[in-house]
Amino acid sequence: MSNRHASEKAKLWNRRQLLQAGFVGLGVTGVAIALEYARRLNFSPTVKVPLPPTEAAIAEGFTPFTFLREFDYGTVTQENGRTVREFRVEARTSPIRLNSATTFITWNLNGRVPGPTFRAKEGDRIRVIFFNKAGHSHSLHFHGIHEAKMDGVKPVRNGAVFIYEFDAEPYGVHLYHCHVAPVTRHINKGLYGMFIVDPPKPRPPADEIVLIMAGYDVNNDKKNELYAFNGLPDYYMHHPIPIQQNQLIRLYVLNMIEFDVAATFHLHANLFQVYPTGRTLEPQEETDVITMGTAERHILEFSYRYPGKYMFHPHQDEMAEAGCMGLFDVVEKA
Ligand SMILES: [Cu+2]
Repeated sequence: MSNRHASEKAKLWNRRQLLQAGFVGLGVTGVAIALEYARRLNFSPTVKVPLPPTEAAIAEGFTPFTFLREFDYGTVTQENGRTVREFRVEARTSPIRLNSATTFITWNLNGRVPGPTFRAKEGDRIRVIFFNKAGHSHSLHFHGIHEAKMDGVKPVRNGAVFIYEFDAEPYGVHLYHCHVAPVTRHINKGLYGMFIVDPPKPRPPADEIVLIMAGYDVNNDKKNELYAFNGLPDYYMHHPIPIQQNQLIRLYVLNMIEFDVAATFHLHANLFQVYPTGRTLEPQEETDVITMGTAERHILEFSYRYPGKYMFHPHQDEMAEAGCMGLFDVVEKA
């Protein structure tokens, strides 16, 4: 969603809706924070999204918290009777602090790892204006169906601009990443993100959350020393993700881990419904652990019956213990 659309939507929120959405018992400051949170995110007033645990979680700038439920719908125009979504992104080189001992130079989009979650409806026209200001050649290769010239395998030199244009198809959970060799390194350093194409008839309302697993090879030995959900190791262990009890949660999960052949995703004390690659409208499997090779992704749906904190992580436990681990904090229904 463009900022313009986000702010238009936020104006529609009032105190009653915030209360319905689970922002109960907030003072004036709390309501202001909640409004700001609602402004930044695109969630339906019928879905209860608990407040993040600290004001820091909605501080200015990008954190894995803002990333969770933030969808970029682009700037929308109509051209020849069809919807065009235009996204402007910039490849940059910048450091991020992975933990108290490790600062890592990332190659990224718009200064963030992962890049924005682009979102469209099946059949929309997508236009991605890619500015490369990173100091190296990069590209954006989208998964999905498109012409060869839009496949993003050709490097875009530093200082150059390339416009990728294609139709959003088919519906499902897709991804994009840099395809300049060595691709392992360009992905490992942070140039990737999710691309969601919604089906023509929307999925039922849910608290929709993006989780992208990735690794960091911090010493160039072609092995990962650290792992993360949404960019920062262990972030959701220190900042559990609040979700509402007995509410449908829809996870968009992507494995972007390079150097390891596969990773699983395991959810504690629950089972989830699996929509492989988001390509079905009906679940195809029910389980509590699913295996994904690099670039595999799925929609997983579940709800929690009991309040409390529950872990999620790959069941390759050394990945989990090196940062790819988080908690859902299931908040009791008010
Ligand atoms: Cu690259």
